[in-house]
Amino acid sequence: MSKPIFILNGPNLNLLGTREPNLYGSTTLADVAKNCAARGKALGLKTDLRQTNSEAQMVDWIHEAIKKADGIIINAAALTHTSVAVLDALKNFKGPIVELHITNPHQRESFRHFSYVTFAATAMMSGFGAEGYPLAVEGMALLLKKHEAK
Ligand code: CA2
Repeated sequence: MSKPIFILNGPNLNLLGTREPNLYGSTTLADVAKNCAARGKALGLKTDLRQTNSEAQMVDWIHEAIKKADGIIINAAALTHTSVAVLDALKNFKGPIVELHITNPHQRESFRHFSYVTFAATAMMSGFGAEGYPLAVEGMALLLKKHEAK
C-alpha cells in the first residue's frame, strides 16, 4: 500500500496569505493543503502538509518520513540557507525529495542563493507562488514512477 507524500514547511510559513502578499501572495497554507490534497487525489497520491517554526521538529518529521512517507516536498524556508541538520536528516530518506520555494530565491538577497537542502534534493522548483505546491505534487508523481521503476 502506498504511503503519503509529506509536504514540510519551515519557519514563518504559517503566515502565508496573511502578511507580505506582494512577495508571498494571498493564498493561505490551509488553502495550499486543500489544493495539494485535491491534486494528489487526482493523481492517486495522499498528501500530509505540515508547518513548523522549529528546526528540531523539522528534523523529527524528516525522520518520521523515512518510515511513513513515499516522498518529501520541502519548503524549509529560512532553514534552507542555514541548516546542516535538515540536510543530514534528508540524506537518510531514500525516496524522491522536491525542494520548493514560493519565490525565486536567486532573484533575492545573496544570502538566499545558497541552499543546504539542494544537496539532498532530487528536483527543485521555485518562483511559481503558492501554485508551486500542487505543481510539485505533480512533479512528485512523475518522480515516484521513475523511482518505482528502478
Ligand atoms: O520563497 C520561499 O518559499 C522561501 O523559502 C520563503 C522563506 C525564505 O526565507 C526563503 O529564502 C525563500 C521565508 C518564509 C516566510 O514566509 C512568510 C510568508 C508570509 C508572510 C511572511 C513570511
